[in-house]
Amino acid sequence: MIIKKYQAGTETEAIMLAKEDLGKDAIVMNIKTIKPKGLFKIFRKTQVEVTAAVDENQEIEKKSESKTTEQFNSQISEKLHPDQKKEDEEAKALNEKLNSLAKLLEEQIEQQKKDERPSDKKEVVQQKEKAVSGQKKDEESDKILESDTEKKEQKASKDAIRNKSIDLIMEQLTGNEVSYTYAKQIVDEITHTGNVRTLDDMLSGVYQKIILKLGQVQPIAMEKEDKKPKIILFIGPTGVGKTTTIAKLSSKLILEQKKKLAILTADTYRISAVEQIKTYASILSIPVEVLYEREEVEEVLPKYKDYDYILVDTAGRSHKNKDRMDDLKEFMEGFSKYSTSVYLVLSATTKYKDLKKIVSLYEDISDCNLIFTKLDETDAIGNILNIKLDTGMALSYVSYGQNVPDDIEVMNPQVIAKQVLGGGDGYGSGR
Ligand SMILES: Nc1nc2c(ncn2[C@@H]2O[C@H](COP(=O)(O)OP(=O)(O)OP(=O)(O)O)[C@@H](O)[C@H]2O)c(=O)[nH]1
Ligand SMILES: [Mg+2]
Repeated sequence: MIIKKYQAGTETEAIMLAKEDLGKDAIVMNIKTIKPKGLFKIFRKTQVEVTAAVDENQEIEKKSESKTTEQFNSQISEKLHPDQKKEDEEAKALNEKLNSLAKLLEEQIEQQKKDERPSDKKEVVQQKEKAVSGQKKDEESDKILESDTEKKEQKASKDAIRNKSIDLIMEQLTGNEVSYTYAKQIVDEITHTGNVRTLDDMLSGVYQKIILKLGQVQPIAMEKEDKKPKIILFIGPTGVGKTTTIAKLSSKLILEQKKKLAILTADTYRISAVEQIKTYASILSIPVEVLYEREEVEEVLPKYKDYDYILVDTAGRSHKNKDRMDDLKEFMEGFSKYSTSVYLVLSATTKYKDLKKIVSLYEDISDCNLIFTKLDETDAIGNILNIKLDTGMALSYVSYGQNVPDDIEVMNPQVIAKQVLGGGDGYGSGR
C-alpha cells in the first residue's frame, strides 16, 4: 500500500493530482482543508489536502521508474508494519470479491433490461406505425424518429441501470445493518455529484465514501519519552471483551514493541475478575495492581512513573444500572490529573438500538476511542459505521476471536467498507 498526500486549490484538483500520480485505482483516504498561516496569509488561498492510497502492486506496474524509492518505502513499511504485506494481499483478495459483487449487480441489471425489452420494442413499433400512417414513407422523418426513440431508449435504460444499482447497493448496506438513514445519505452524496455514470462508478464512489466516513483510526499512540507513562482506560458494558482486549494489546506492546507496561484493575466486582487479569499478566511477566478505591490511584501511579504504558481494566457496567455508571465516573475522576486515553469497548453483536443507548451514556463520562469486539460472531457489521457517524468517536481496533494475542488488529476501514458492501470475507472468517 502506498499512501501519499496531494495539495491543490480544490478537492477535485487534489483528487485529480492523486489519480494522475497513483493511477485510477487510487483511493481517497482523507480530505482536509489547510488554512494559510503566517504574515502573508491573506494573499494565499486555502488549500485542500487529499491523502490517497493505492495497492502497491498496481503502482509498481504503472511506474517502474520510481521503483527504487518505492522499494525503500516498502522495506521501511514492512519493518514498521510487519502485517502490511498480509493486509495488502488480503485487500487484493477482497477487491476481487468486490468486483464479483459488481458483476452480480451487472447481471441482474442485464436481466432486467432483457425482461423490459420486448414491451419497449413493441411500443417503438407502434409509435413508428402511428408516425408514418397517412404520410409518405419519407426516409428523412423515419431517421429522425429512429434516432429520437433510440435516445429515449438509451436514457430510459441508463435510468433503469442507475435506479437498479442504487436499490442493490442500498440492499447490501441495510442488509449488513448500516442504518437506512446513513445508507441513503451515502448513496445520495454519491449520486448527487452527477459524475456517477456506471455501476462501477457508483460502487467505488460509495466504497470510498464509507472509508472517508470511517475516518482516521486511532490505535494506542507511541508516546514520547517525556510523556511517560501513557495511561489507557478500557471501559464498556459487561462481557464485551475488555479484559481479553487488554491481554491481547499488552502482549503486542510487550512482544512486538518491547514496551514496559503495568496493568491496574478496578474490577473487584466480579468474582474471579482479578484472577483472570493476573493470569494474563503472569504469563507476560507484568505487574498488576488491584484498586479498590479511587484514592488508591494516586498512591499506585508513582510506582510506575518510568513505565511506557499503564493499562487500566474496569468492571463491565450495564448502561441500565445508573449507580454503577456513577461509580465508574467517580473512579475515572481519580485519573483527572493525568493524561489518559479512554477506549470504549463494544461488541459488534449488540443491537443498534442498545448500542445507541450505551454510547450516549459513556459519552457523558469521557471522550473515547472505539474498539469493536466479536466480529467473528456476526457478518453484519454496519453498526461500526452507524456508531462512528452517531458519535464522531475515532475507531481503533477490531477483535475477532478469543485467541490471545492473535485475534486483534488495528481496524482497516477498507476491510470494513468492503464487508458492508457485501465484498470480502471480512474479519473473523479465517483471515
Ligand atoms: N468470539 C469472541 N469472543 C470474545 C472476543 N473477545 C472476548 N471474547 C470472549 O468474551 C468473553 C468475555 O470476555 P472478557 O474479556 O472477560 O469481557 P469483559 O468485558 O472483560 O467482561 P466483564 O469484565 O465481565 O465486563 C470471554 O469468553 C472472551 O473469551 C472476540 O473478539 N470474539
Ligand atoms: Mg473484565
